[in-house]
Amino acid sequence: MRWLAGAWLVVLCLTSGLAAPESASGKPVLVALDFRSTYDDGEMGAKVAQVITGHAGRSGEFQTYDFLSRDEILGALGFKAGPETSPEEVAKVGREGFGAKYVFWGEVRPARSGCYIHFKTVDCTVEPPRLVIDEGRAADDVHKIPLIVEEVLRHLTGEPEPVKELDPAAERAWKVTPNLLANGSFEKGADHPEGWEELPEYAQLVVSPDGPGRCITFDLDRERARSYGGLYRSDYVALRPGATYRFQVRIKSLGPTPMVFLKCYDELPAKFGFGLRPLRVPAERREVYRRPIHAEATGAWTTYTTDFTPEHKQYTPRWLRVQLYAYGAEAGVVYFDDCILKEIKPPPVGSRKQGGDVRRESNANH
Ligand SMILES: [Ca+2]
Repeated sequence: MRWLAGAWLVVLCLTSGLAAPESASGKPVLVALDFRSTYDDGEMGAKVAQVITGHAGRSGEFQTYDFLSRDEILGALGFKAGPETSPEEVAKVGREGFGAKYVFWGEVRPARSGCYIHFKTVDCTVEPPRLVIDEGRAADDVHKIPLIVEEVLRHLTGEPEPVKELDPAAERAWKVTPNLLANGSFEKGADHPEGWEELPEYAQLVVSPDGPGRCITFDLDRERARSYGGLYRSDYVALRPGATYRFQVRIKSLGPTPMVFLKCYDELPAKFGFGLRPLRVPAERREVYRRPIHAEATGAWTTYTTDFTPEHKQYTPRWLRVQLYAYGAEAGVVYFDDCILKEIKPPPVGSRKQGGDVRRESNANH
């Protein structure tokens, strides 16, 4: 019945000119559902959907729905999407409720400055529906959201993305240089992995359930998953300021949302006081750069790779710690293995370069 109601609404919208799916304009229909943002009662999540819809409409490449029509259709279908909603479910609503080609949904979460936005987009016109965008982006300032949305929409418009040319020297360095993490595969150490901090109570060093060797697992109860999440850090690794690095990790999550933060630190010099009672404050490491890797609970081992150049306009990132992290709405288990950090490009003379995007490959056979 509800699907029937949705179909009627599409007809209504078509005939009343409220919105025109592909059949009317020849342009593919794009629908942005409100992203979930529990921290501000959905305000930022709704704003992201508005920005996407506005950009898509103005680009002239897509047909969009006005929000009144969109909400009427969603209300009739009783549908609400969260980041955990499957592409199949979203595509069904996109196809049958909106006659859409693309549907956006996702989540906005607060960050230390600004927010993180997790964009998901499904192509509803292929069978099985294809997840064409699954990308986490950090907006350190809410005013940057339109720019980020514009970049994300380029995935769909066929507008050329900045070409990521493979740099042969960097690829060679990735192959031949040693891992800067002494024990990224967690095979060394008796009670806890060498080169990593002591294990917190929710983390364990275990024999990998899917293959040779050991890995780290978090077993998060519901309360921890929903509040602090679980985290586990490597020791500090010395960096060469200005160099470009590549980090790779394999993750398998059976529930919680995994993330990795590559946190970089500068060392502030020891301070000395003046006067009758000299005071010495020891040198302090301060976080001056962080590169987040947004992973997914895919249920299978998935490899994430990112290139990055730690930089800060005032400080110099000199040390790096890998922080494995997981959080989520429900309890569950996450596995981490094979962390690799390599310098792929020496410090440049002159100009500095921004880091690249996270690449994801599924390798369910492992
Ligand atoms: Ca291992």
